[in-house]
Amino acid sequence: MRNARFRVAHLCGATLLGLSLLSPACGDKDGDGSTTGDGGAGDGGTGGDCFELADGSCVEETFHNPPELDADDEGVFRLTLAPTEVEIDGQRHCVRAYNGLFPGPTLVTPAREGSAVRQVRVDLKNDLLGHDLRSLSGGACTCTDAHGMACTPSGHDACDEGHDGHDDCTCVDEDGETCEHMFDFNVTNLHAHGSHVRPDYARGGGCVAEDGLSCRECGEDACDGDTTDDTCFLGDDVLTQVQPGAGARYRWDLDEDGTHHDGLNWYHPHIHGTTAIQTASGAAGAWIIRGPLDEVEGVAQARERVIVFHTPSVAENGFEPLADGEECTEDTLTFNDFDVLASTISPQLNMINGLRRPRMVTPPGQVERWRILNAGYLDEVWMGLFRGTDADCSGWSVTPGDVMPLTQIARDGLTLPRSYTDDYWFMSSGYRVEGLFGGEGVLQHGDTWCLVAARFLQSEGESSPTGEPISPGEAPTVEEIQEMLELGDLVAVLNVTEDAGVATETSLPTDEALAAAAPSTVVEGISAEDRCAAAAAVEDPADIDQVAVLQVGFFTADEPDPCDCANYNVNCKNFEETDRSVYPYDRDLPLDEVEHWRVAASVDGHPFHIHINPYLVCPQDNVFDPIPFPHWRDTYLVNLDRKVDLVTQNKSYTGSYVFHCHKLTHEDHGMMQVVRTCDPAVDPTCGDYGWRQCAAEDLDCAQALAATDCAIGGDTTEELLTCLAAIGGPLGVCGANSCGSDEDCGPGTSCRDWVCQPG
Ligand SMILES: [Cu+2]
Repeated sequence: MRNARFRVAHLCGATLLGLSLLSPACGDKDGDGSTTGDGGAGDGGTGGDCFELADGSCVEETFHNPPELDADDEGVFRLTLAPTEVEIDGQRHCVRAYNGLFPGPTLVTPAREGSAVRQVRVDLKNDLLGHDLRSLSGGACTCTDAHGMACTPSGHDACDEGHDGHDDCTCVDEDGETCEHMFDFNVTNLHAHGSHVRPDYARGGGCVAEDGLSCRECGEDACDGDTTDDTCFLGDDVLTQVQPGAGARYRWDLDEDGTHHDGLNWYHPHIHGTTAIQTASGAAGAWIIRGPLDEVEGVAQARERVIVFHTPSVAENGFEPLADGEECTEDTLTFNDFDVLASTISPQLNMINGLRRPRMVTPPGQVERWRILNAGYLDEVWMGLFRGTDADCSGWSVTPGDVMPLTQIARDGLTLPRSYTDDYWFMSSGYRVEGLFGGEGVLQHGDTWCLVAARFLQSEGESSPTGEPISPGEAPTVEEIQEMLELGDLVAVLNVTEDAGVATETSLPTDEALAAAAPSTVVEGISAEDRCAAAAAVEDPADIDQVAVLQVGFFTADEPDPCDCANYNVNCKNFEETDRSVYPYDRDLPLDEVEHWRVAASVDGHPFHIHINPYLVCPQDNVFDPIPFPHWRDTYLVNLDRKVDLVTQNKSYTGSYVFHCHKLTHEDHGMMQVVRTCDPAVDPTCGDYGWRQCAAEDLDCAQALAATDCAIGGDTTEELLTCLAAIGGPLGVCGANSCGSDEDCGPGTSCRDWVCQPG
């Protein structure tokens, strides 16, 4: 099954007959040249313009950018999250989505003009009206208090006390078992992914609560119960909940410190425990910030396509569609089971802009500008553009000459300091890849190019060379990636035809022009290259400003984790299980400080995403992110045997926010930390929390730190395990003789360095 033609022809047999024999005559505006179902370019409507291809057939362009959302008369974007019926690959589903769209509409913020200050206003309405309590390990939960009355338990967020929940509420699932890891799937909020704005409240007040839309306190702590000062818009505040039936007013002040970047950002809900289920429902949309890159010659007149890639789990083992005649209401949501999302045996469907295999049409010589967002909730993907064997991409060739390289010009909403061209590209959840291809002589009349995706979870045995439907423990080789793409899944078709008119742009931009539009990689006078060299030279973990190790547990009952790390953790600690009365923040980040982060993972891959401030990635020689020069990012995959040095600056804005794994099911399980940017000059508590700091006698914290030092110190799995075994020995911090205080030790021994020692 190595032959792509054969494999795809087998999948798409009906389609092969489709276009070549049954296409309507050109000019038949009512004809439907596209096919439906699971093969070839499809999902077309009828009645659109018909384009004649070189083979004489006629096709319709079914690809469209997601609709742009118009602001209202006051310049406010209105987003409403509500049960929404959508058609996914021919099936009716009922999902939580914005404004009836799947995915959500695109927000566009114009370029800054002079010294004008752009304040992006969004009113979020939650039209899910009832609570929907579900556990991450099972289904719906029913909750009653001591009197047998229905109740709502306290949540898990920073504002537990501020809500109407109570603690004597007991919840059981459909089997009568106590609900663990329970969340309200109808609670929401809004995250401006990629924004550099205040993380809590927009400065200056001016927010008036009305129409069920709330404001928040003009201060960093929205949870103190004082509602007299609730006159500020929410910033990029992901710690405030929007309850069922409620709403909130956001304002993202892009120009407060004058350093915001332009590019492709996005928005999605961000409540711990419900982020994955809501985002996977399609509650996500692109947010384009215009700026200097849009003016660069070679970019400005290129054909701009906004491509929101998402992966609903509706295939075998995935979510069941609505029954015939069943209406979509919040009681019939079809995406409502965390287990289905998190399961690695649930294949997911590759879709862009809500469509399966749409068709694009472009004129010869055109420069195409593709702005791709991976809005998927879990899986990684490789993508590439390959020459089709026919106008429907019934098959494609991956041999050199049949591969269309993509010239990347921006990543994660930040223009690259120079372009980077490669035959295929990798995206984790949350990534944005912006690239160009085409031009005079490159796209020719009669060409067909196939956008192909290869995912590990796509379909067992098809895209995974090992047949394993899980993320690999080792990075694949280049040959394995090519094989995956050869056997990959068709995502979209691009036909080149003279009938599409005249190219609007025929030349790619120069690197000089791109560099002039890019944010500087010189931070506080020191080049990124010099900062990365300095970071790489640091060996002792204690000398690293910030260490973050993202992990899922990988020990078994027979071989338990000697340090007792939580499953789904950062530095061995779980977001929910951390005692917030002792550690309100996992770490303090001093205001405006330039910091060196070293981020790593144990088994599995984890895309590291931090809010508010992007980071410079020091280049790595690997198949995932091979860009060979430092560049700005906000989401970056780390996995086994792969540590990355990052340089960031805690710029301009104080307040608390989070970093986490952008595999959203991992985040919901607690692979997340809350950080605080604070100013030591005015806040004497700033610096009380840090990745090496443990409260007195907190043995769990000491063990977590010991495990983290092992994880970040070694270069291989073997070194990690050897190190853990040593500290798990009888006299190690994590061993049988470990202690937090003298009381933990037997007679004649006392607790020193977390170990019971004689004397
Ligand atoms: Cu993860």
